[in-house]
Amino acid sequence: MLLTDQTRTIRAMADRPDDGEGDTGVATKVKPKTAKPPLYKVLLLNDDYTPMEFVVLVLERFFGIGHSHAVEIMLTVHKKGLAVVGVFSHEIAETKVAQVMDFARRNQHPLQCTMEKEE
Ligand code: TYC
Repeated sequence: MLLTDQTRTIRAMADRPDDGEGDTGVATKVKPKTAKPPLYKVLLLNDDYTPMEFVVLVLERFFGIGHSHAVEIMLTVHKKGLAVVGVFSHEIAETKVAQVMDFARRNQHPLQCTMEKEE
């Protein structure tokens, strides 16, 4: 379990002995509650059958990537086996993966798209 600074402060205050004055002070230490949400890489995987133009279309349509950059990314996947095509919140990453997988399936291409938590 990952504790935030705020949770640690609250727990520390709860552990203090009662000084008889009641908990009437202002909790000045309760500020840093900044645990940023995790980010997720969305990856496109190579295969031998999906047409290159289809992959370029996917990158343009679902990731808002311009044509030239989309061609570069597609060729990186083709040569290296995979590439990160974007980094998003969990919900957005899930939506992108679902959109790509659905579009590929509807067009009968074996294109695979996955997500992976970023370190
Ligand atoms: N390797 C595919 C071909 O030669 C092209 C391709 C690129 C497929 C990227 C998938 O994610 C991919 N037609």
